[in-house]
Formats: sequence, structure tokens, C-alpha cells
Amino acid sequence: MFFSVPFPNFIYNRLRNNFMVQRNNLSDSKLKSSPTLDVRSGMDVESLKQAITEHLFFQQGRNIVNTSLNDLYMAVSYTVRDRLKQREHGTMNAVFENKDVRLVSYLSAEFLMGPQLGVNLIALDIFEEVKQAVEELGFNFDEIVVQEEEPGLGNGGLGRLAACYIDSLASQQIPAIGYGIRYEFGIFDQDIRDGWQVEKTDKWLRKGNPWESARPEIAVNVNFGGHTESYVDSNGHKRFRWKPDYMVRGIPYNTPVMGYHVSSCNFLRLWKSEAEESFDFSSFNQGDYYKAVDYKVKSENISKVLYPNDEMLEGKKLRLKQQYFFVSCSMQDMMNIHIRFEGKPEEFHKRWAIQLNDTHPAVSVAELMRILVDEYQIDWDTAWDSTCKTFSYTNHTLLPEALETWSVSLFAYLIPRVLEIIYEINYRFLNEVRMRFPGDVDRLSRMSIIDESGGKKVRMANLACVGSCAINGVAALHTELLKKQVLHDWVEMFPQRFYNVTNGVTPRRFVVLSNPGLSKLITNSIGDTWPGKLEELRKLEPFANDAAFVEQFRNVKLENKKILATLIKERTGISVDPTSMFDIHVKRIHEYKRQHLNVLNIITRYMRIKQNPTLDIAPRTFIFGGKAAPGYFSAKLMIKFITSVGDVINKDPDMKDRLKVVFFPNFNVTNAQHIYPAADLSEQISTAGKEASGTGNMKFSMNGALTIGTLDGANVEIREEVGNENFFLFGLTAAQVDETRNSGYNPHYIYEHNDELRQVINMINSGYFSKGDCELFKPITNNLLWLDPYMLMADYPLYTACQDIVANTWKNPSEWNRMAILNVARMGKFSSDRSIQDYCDKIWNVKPFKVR
Ligand code: NBG
Repeated sequence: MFFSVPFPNFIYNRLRNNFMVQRNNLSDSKLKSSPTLDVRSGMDVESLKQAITEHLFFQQGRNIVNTSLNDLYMAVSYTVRDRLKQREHGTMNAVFENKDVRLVSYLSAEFLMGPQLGVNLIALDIFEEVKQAVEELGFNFDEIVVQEEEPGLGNGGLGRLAACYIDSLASQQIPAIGYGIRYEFGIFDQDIRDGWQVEKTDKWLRKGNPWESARPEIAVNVNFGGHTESYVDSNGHKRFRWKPDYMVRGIPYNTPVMGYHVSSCNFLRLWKSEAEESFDFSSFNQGDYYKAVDYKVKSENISKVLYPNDEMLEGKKLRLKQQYFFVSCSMQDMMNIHIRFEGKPEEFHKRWAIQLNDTHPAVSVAELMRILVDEYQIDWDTAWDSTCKTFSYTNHTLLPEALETWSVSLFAYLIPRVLEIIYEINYRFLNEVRMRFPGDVDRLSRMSIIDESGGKKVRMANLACVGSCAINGVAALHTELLKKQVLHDWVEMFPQRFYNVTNGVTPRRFVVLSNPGLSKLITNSIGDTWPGKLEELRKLEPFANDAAFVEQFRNVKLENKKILATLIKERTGISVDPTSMFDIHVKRIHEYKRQHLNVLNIITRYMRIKQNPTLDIAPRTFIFGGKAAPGYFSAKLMIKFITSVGDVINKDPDMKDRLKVVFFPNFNVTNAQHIYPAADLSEQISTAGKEASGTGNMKFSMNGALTIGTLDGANVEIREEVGNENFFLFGLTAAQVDETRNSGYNPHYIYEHNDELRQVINMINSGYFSKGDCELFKPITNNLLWLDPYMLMADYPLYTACQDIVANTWKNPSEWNRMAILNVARMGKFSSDRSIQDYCDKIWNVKPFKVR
């Protein structure tokens, strides 16, 4: 009877399929699936369909006819998770059979994971099957995929790097656990209102998270506050005991991390804080209900929210609590695992190689000592030996405002026993320094973990350096500068501890998933193994001169640009021409990243057209995106600056659509996946010496954008790989930046002597872009004219000249495309698989563990 009713096609399909599912089920009154179907692990379309339908019913309480898109997304995700779980168990069981295995632990306060469904389908190699299953159930697959709320548990590059690294660890079959915090609210969502950024809380867990599983049975407790006391143990040794004020319970939540086209599946373990009920019985007993509730609220607050600062320390008590909370949970968990392997506590380093993702988890050095010395009664020297062999530390920034320090009084108040241990580590370490460099008092005060100048502070970078066997920067230039500047004393003390590991990104998410058109073209040309062995992209080089390939490459880019143009229209109301050059600058908004230098170039071009309306210039669309830290005034003003300049230019009839300026709101992983594949030009224009590496620069090039950039961070190595002739280089070098500054830099002088620059600044100051308000952007222009800490004025003439070269090159599409294809072909080095291999070989000394 269904079939005679004229339903719209998709409803008809849904009803018919639902009917068939019911009919199948009816044939067995216990709702058992047909024997040919493998509902929990089958990878064929029929099994997947049945699995989705069953999850929909049993997990979500829905059926195909009355389901919402989100319920169906959940059912599809549970279906995929079943398949991941089997592989996760297989991996863990195999690992546990091997008593000598060394595991990697990636400790990071941030994991900017991005949506999970797509990447998991790619890793399991069932993308097409699941798509077909969903479509046969009567739904549009793309509509299901966009239901996912991305876990934005990170700020920017550092958190995204952690996510790329756990993907590569699994893909390289390295047994590993990522440890972090399960923030209830991740990085805020950004709205743009009247050109200004408005922050909204990110309620990513609102509709549930199908990827995680809570493991309350292995929860651990973390001490806070109170005091310490000494006692003598049964062997007559003096020992210490921490009598905390209160305890917080850490509940682990596991998310599977599937390797690409292998059977290994690791997991990410994120900690949620809860009250440790048993601990506050006294308040309950005394009838102090409010105190008990207050304690509960305080405990849960620890994992409530991610601090939204990027490259900026904020010395907040809750932030230190977060750090110690997740570190203590993770260290206890690792020790428990080690003991389950029947390991001896003092051989902890044989089980675990722990990577500190910046200094946020550096307190773990002291926490491991506390566990070994206080809880397992290991003598100090043995414990210290094991600790130093366990940890390695990655530095991610040279910016002084990001180097973490915590007041000693806060430490004493929150984690008194840990502070005592830090003092002991420092005392012994400074004795070593004294022996190595007798009489060098300044060195002692610089290297001390405790900063004694002004209010006493704990220097987290020093703690990380003392307790680590390896220290690395994230790009060749950054490591070199690190060794020369910030960590120079440490190089002299421990030269053998220093390494470089240049960052990388996962091509699975940032090419295969984000750019299916390009991926298909590559696969058709060189086969399908490149996503797991990115050096194979080199085989594309000859295609740069193959007219048919070039044509297809151009078409793929155009299609990607059309998709982005639609999104831009939807999110900003601005119409852009997909055939214009897409010149894109997306990353956190920061003065050192110099989004305002880009704007100065835009205004220059605008002025040139105003002065000569018939100027022959190729149409360009300037696209910006990125979040500003909520308390960072200059960054928020920068957003208003971009949108205001855009408002004027986009409406100016003289432009005849030759220039458009767009601020794409809420730059996150999901949006990034649409943005990188649509870029023609990638803006990587930080002041040389300031960007440690950058990873967006890699994502753009892999997707066939050309870069305009300074010799900063990984740009240096990208240029080396793709060839100088395929990279638009401009600007002062890091050394020149220092020289210029030291020889008395005078930005105002440059303003006075450069006509175009002067006109641009005057135009801004005249209120032209701010509805006559001459004051609005003064904080920006005054800063540039009188201080210019990031040397925009010095680089302005070089940047605009280089942009002229870009414009000329664009006029020759075959040349442009040839260069773009060579960029793709030569990006193999920047797969995070290569970075992980570097860490394995140079730093962790671990080998792949092949799971069948
Ligand atoms: C950032 C750097 C980037 C780098 C990422 C990942 C911090 C502290 N640093 O240049 O600014 O790519 O780390 O290494 O977030």
C-alpha cells in the first residue's frame, strides 16, 4: 500500500526502507538481524544499514520515519564506533601481551580534534559504503555529516598539532595514548556583529557525544590544598605525606583514534573532574549541605572551560588547577597501566615515553617524582633517573608573553607537596650548575626553576628542561633561535638534549577528507597509497606539464572555490566571484601574524584603483578568518578593522567587483576544511622569527595554494621543498629584524618617506573606513607609526612589491597552475607521519607495533 501513495521521493524512500527493515525484523519476532548480516562489525552496505537502523532504535529510540537528522547522525556514529571499538580492543590486547613494549603518552592541555565521523570512515576505508547505506535509508549523507558538533578543545596550532599527531601515531602503529582535559565548553564560537567579534559558549556536548565512552571504574583521585607532614617509615627513612584539604575525582573518557588503513586503533583519554563524594562526608554529617554542594560545584568547575588564549599566559588559579588535575590523573593512570604490565615502578621509563606539548603539562615532572618517592617509596636518585628518561619537552613559542610562570604562593596553596618536590629538584639541579659553571651567579639565577626576581615564580619551561631527556623546537629556524636565545643556557648545560622536529599535518583530514576532488585526481594519476606515504606525491611532478592534468587541477580548484563562495554568501551575505583570485589569511588573530599588514596591502590596491579607475588588475577576493582572544583588545580591533575596510570596498561601485574583502566568521576545523582547498594564495606573513612553525601554511600548500610569506617558521622549509621559484618570498629575515631593531628602528621615518604608505595610513586616520570616526583605528595606526613592534612599516614596501609579482603571475594561469601542482607534489615532508617518525627515531626510541 505504501507504494501507491505519491510521496515526495525522499519520504517515499524512507518509508519503503523502513518498511523493509520492519519486514525483515518481523520475520523474526525477537528483532534479530538476518544471519548474513554482521551488524556489529560488517563493513558491507547491508550490514551497515541494519546496524544504523538498530542503533537508531535501541540507542536513540527512533525509527527511520520519525528520526531527526541528528538522531540518524548518532546512529551512524555508533555504528562506526562499534567497528573502532573492536580494533581498539584488538590493539590493546595485543599490546598487553608484550611485556617489553614502550608506549607513547602525548600530554597536552589541548586537542583540537575537529569532527570525527568523516576521518573515521576514511581510516576504516568504508566512506563509500556508509554513504551508500545512509542514502539507501533515504537520507542525504552530507546532511548527516554536518550534524556533528566539532570538539574544539584547543585554541589553534598547538591543539591541532596534538590531534594530527595522535592520528599519525595510530597510523604508524605506535601504541600511544593522548591525555588531556574533557572541557565541557571548548573554544568559543565566534559571531560577527556590526563588524565586531562576539563570543558564544561552545556547548559541544549538548546533544551527546557518540565517540566517547566514560570509564568511571578506573577513575582516580587528585589532591588539592592542605599541608604536608614528615614521618619515619618502617625502614627508618624520613618520608613525606600530603594531607590535602580536598580531593577531586578524575573520570576518564576514551575516544578511539583509528590508524589509516591499518588495524591499529589507539585512544585519546580526556579527564572530567567531579567531586569525590566520600571525601566530604564530614560536611554532610554536620548537616552543612551548602558547603557540600559548594565543593561539588568547585570540583566540576575544573574541567568546565578551555582558556581561550593563544600564545598568552593567564596566571589564573583555575588554570593551574586544570594543569595539575589532568597531569595527576594521567600520571596515576600511566602508573596503573605500568603495574598491570607487571612493571616495577622505578622502571616507569621503560614503559612510557611522555611528550610534553609545551609547558602546560610540565608539572608532571614533579608529579611523577611524587608518585615514585611518596607512594612507591623509591629513593630519590633512582626515581629522578627514571623521571628524566621518561620525559621530553616540545617548545612551541619564543614569545615571552607565552612562557608560563606561576606564583610560588599559588603553588604552595594548591599543591604544597608538589612545590616541595620542585624545590628539592631545583636545589639538586643548581648544585650541578654550580659545579659545571663555578662562580657564574647570573647563570644560576637564570636557570633556577624558581624566579627570585620580584614575587617568586615557578618557571615551567625550566622545570620541563630539567626533567627531560630531549628538548625540541617545531621547525628548523625555531629550534635554531631557541638554542641561541631562550634556551641558550640549557644548550650549554645539556647540548645532547636538543633536537629539531619540524611540524606536520595529517593528509587524511586535510587532503583526503577536505578535498575529495583533488584526492581523486591524485589517485587517478599516481595510485592510492599516497595518503599514508606522502612522499609519493613527488610522482605528480611530471603532471605539472601535462595539459589534461592541469586542466583537471584547475577545475577541481574552481569547484572548491564555488563551494566556499556559497558558504561565504550564506554566512556573510557577500557575493564573491569564484573565478577571482582567492587570497586567504586564516589563523588566530595576533599582531605578530600581521593580519593588518595584509589590510594595508588591500587599501593600497584599493587606492590605486580609485586613483586610476581603468587600471587593469585581476579580480581578487581577500578572505580572512580567525578568533581573537576575548581579552586581547588589539586583536579584536583588528577584526573590526578588516570588516570595516571590507564594508567600504565591497560597496564601492568604482571597484566593479575587482576587490572584495570577506571576514569568514568562526574559523574552526570544520570551516577550515572548506577554506584550505579553495585557496589560490596563502598568506603566511608573520614577522620573521616570531612564528615557531605554523601548520596552516602546510595545509594550504598541500591543497595547491601558492604561498606569499616571510622566512619564518616552517615557511623556510616549505620554500626549500617546493623550490624558491614556486614561493613568493618577501620581507626582513629574523636576523635583519633584530639588526633593524637594534640600530634604532624608526617606523615614522618610513611613513614620511613612502608615499603610498603615507596615503594609506592617512586614509585610515581620516575616518574613511570608520564612518568618519577618526579615532576608532588610531590604536592601530599610532602603534604602527611610533612603536611598530612587529615591523609592518619596514616590510610594507617589500610586501606590496611582492603582491605585484603575485598579481602578474596570476595573469598567466598555466604558469600559476604549474607552480601550484609542484607545491602539492613536493609537500611530502610535511605529513605528520614524518614528524612522528622523527620523534620515534630521535626522541622516544619506539618502534611500530604491528597488529594483525
Ligand atoms: C604554536 C606556534 C605555531 C606552531 C604551533 C604548533 C603555541 C604556543 N605555539 O607556530 O605559534 O605551529 O604552536 O607547534 O600555541
